Amino acid sequence: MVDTPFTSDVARSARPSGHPLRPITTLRDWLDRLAGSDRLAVIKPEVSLAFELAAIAKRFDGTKATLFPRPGGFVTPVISGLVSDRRWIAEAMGVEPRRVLECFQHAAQNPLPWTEVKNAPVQEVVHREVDLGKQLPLPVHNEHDNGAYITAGLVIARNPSTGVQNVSIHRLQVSGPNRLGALLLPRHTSMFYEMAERSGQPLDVAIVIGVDPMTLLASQAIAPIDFDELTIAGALHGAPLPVVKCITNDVRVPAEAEIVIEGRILPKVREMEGPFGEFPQYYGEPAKRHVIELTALTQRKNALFHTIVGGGLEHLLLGAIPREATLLQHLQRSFPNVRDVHLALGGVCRYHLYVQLAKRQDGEAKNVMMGAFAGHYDVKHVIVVDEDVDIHNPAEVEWAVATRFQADRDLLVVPESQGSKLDPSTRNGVGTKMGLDATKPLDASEMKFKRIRVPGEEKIDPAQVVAAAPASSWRDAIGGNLFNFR
Ligand SMILES: Cc1cc2nc3c(=O)[nH]c(=O)nc-3n(C[C@H](O)[C@H](O)[C@H](O)COP(=O)(O)O)c2cc1C
Ligand SMILES: [Mn+2]
Repeated sequence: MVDTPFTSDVARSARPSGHPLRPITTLRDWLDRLAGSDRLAVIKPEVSLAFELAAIAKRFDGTKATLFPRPGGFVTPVISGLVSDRRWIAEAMGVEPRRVLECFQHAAQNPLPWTEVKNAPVQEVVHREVDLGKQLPLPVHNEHDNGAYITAGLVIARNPSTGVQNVSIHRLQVSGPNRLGALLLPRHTSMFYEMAERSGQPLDVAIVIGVDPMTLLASQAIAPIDFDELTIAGALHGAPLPVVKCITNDVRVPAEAEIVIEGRILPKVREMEGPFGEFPQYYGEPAKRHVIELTALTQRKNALFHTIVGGGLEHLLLGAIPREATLLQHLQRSFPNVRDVHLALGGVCRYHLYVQLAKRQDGEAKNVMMGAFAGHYDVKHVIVVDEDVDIHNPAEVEWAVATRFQADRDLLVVPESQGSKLDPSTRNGVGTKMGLDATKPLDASEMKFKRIRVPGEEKIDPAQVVAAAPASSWRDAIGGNLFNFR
């Protein structure tokens, strides 16, 4: 196996201390956990793959995961909405919700190298001829999507010069029986591909569908290049991830996965891909994009096919938590007073970053904003607030802006900078950053920004203070009969 500079120190503990619960390490365990707590909706068999499946999954998004038996008549069931609540992610990690970012950071700093196995459930069935439309239940999600897409496929590729693997999710358009169109935004897979393409070579890849929640989350880590995200999955599990070599190339894939599609991204080939409904709740525009030619499909005997409905909570949260963890760590390196960060839902869990700061210096909030913009190009608007503001409550953040922010003094605007290509208000990803300093001035008198408070409010238990008599007899309660109050 390939050793990275980050995978040598197996001895270090993989998880921070003090976590009483065990993390979930397999997809089937997670489905059992959801089912056992009424969070898995088993849908009637044979729903249509064209829109109906996505419509049902979306209706349950955030409340229940969905399982579709015999979708469109296929034997392979479809599952969706596996991690559509922040608390579920904490539960799968085995930590309290407030420790999710800390736990993810710890895993990213203490990766566990994977172990290679020879026999893997994901290779129980091997198809050397790939015909996606016949072999997999492929749903069509949004009204104007250009047909069926694979949306929960972890794309694994190896750095052509170092051999170190990378993991990321990419939307994959089904363009033919053994052909996919892919959107590779400018990050690691596209860098590996450019290296291969420069020497006229294809880039071998594996597309892994149906993994446990921690492996899904690890795929979204904002790690340095040549940092194998599967080693973060191992650390989140507290045990090395078993992997197996692909049948037609050298990529190593999670052995416990449900389905693996093997293939290669073709050099010098671009074909039309899109439109496709994306996380900003708009369609990604059609354009000529990368093409993957498929070489084999392997699966479990009774495999499950995972689909993520674009723009749903599952999609948004999977991106949000690893980004928050990385942005928090990145900011705290320069600004130890940064307490917490949150990528708000209204900013599609990518564009709006709320930062909680224990301000010690005037002007500090503006430096924090500049650090945040540099932390990830998707970060577009940053709002910095004081420690007394709950950054997980958008109404509190708005209240801080309403009462502590003055635009002439507290606004930072950075025009013509790199943003998200999927933000339709940018010029192909070139746009403006904005930072709002909603912290109170350090020299303000104590009473000026003192939040009002009724003493004892937090101790009131409504059940204890309500009178026993029903509310309909309120006249009796105030002595109405005595005073003939009608
Ligand atoms: C459901 C889902 C779909 C995604 N689709 C794409 C995509 O089509 N193209 C892309 O470049 N990134 C996509 N992403 C984001 C990348 O997977 C993510 O930024 C990843 O961390 C990049 O990995 P890297 O830093 O190793 O390159 C998607 C993420 C999720 C959760
Ligand atoms: Mn990477």
